[in-house]
Amino acid sequence: MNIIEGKLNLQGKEKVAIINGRFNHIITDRLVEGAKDAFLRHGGSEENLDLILVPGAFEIPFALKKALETGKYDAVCCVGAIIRGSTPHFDYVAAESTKGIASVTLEYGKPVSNGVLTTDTIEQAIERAGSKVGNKGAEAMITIIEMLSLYSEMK
Ligand code: INI
Repeated sequence: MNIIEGKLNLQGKEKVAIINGRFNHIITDRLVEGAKDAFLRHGGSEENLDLILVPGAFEIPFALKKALETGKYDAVCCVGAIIRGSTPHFDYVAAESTKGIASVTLEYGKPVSNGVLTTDTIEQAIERAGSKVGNKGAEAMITIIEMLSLYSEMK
């Protein structure tokens, strides 16, 4: 059996964008840091990493589409933090962000990861932004690194 699986190292040439929804920026700034750190530790270079900022998670799919349309990026890592209770919009924002990221990803066929937290409380978000439960921004970056490698294995 031939197993086709991505590796966790970059060639150093890959151009990647992080798209960050600034809403709840105390959390999302940490997710960006985690994503950037993972990119550099896995062989990416700082000049090949762009950070695109949008107001909130709802806007991420629009910026993602625009970013992929430019053809500049090999992969995009999306991060944000949607916290229940901040506003009754939680369910709408979470649903649109998730659906939008998935549908743009299918349209462009490039690796995209969804590192947008959806939590009930700010404590759960803090736990996932560089404390008890790790850093979901770093995990999202590692996901696109693996998918970039997988796609090149599948050529
Ligand atoms: N955006 C978030 O990223 N997280 C949230 O928790 C959030 N809440 O709860 O409202 C949120 N709302 C803003 C939304 O993403 C849009 O920026 C806004 O609706 C304007 O389109």
